[in-house]
Amino acid sequence: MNDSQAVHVIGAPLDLGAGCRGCRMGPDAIRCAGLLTRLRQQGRMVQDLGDVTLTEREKLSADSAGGHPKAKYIDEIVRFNRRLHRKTAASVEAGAIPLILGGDHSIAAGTIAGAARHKRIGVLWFDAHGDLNTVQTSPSGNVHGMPLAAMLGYGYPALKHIGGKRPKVRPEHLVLIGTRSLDTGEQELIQRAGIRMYASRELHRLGMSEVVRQALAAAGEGTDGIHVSFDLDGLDPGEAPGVGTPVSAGMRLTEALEAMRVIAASGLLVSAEFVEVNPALDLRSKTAHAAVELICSLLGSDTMEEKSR
Ligand code: 4U7
Ligand code: MN
Ligand code: MN
Ligand code: MN
Repeated sequence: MNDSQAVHVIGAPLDLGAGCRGCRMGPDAIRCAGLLTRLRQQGRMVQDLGDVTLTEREKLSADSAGGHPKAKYIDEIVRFNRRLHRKTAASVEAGAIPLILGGDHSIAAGTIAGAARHKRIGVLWFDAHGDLNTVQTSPSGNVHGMPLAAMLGYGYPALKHIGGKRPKVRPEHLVLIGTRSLDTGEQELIQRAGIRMYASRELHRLGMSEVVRQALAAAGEGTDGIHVSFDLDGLDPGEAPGVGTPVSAGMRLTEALEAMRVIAASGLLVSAEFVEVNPALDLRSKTAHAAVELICSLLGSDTMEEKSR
């Protein structure tokens, strides 16, 4: 990423992957919290490409929604993500930085496949959860708990094969940050694949800047750059109440802002997404505003300059 690169905002208003409804309104909530104005004030060229089209839940027949009992709405989620993957890839090809606004986290199956179409990418995954379930291990059947497994090459075939059959990320190029809620199957996959993880204990021991420096070293080594996937439930629910699956004792907003600044200064960013903002659960747009702050720290071009001065 450099200062002259434009940011392409892509709305991904999907909530079929979440257990509760409402995060399909996330993209507009983040826009309404002032995203475009703020980024432009910070000297960044920004273009809003609008939203990827979603077929409304009510219009999906039980059939077309996908009948898999352990992966709810999987067919429509795959269709949506194919469109999102094309849009994300086109934006990277155009030399821009795609900034995808979720939507539930199942959109990562489209964004990461899109970013990985012409580049080898590493992934920094900020989230209370691992999202490493498969149809076999998921306790809920909610697809937003599965996208990262799919990107590593595990799970529901149509989901993991968006944008081609090869895995989109190698486990050594993936780092989990802020993790504090993992299911048994996810823990097993982390062990088996040797995935690097910084849970709260490591965050407090090392400090966020050091964690992100280590994470960038691992995810950046032998790749063309980094995709940042930021689930707002990675933050403490006190600072990000508008999420469907809150988990106590999360990252502080100030810590997460520091993480964004270190990533910005590295120049390694290829693409980013901010997901799981649910305006129906939010308090006075607190979570949407937190997302805007994080995005500005990651992408505002004047903060980058300050960093490198
Ligand atoms: B999110 C969960 F069981 N692991 O699979 C599951 F705890 O995108 C939660 O990180 C998944 O918000 C949370 O349903 C998905 C559950
Ligand atoms: Mn998530
Ligand atoms: Mn989460
Ligand atoms: Mn490598």
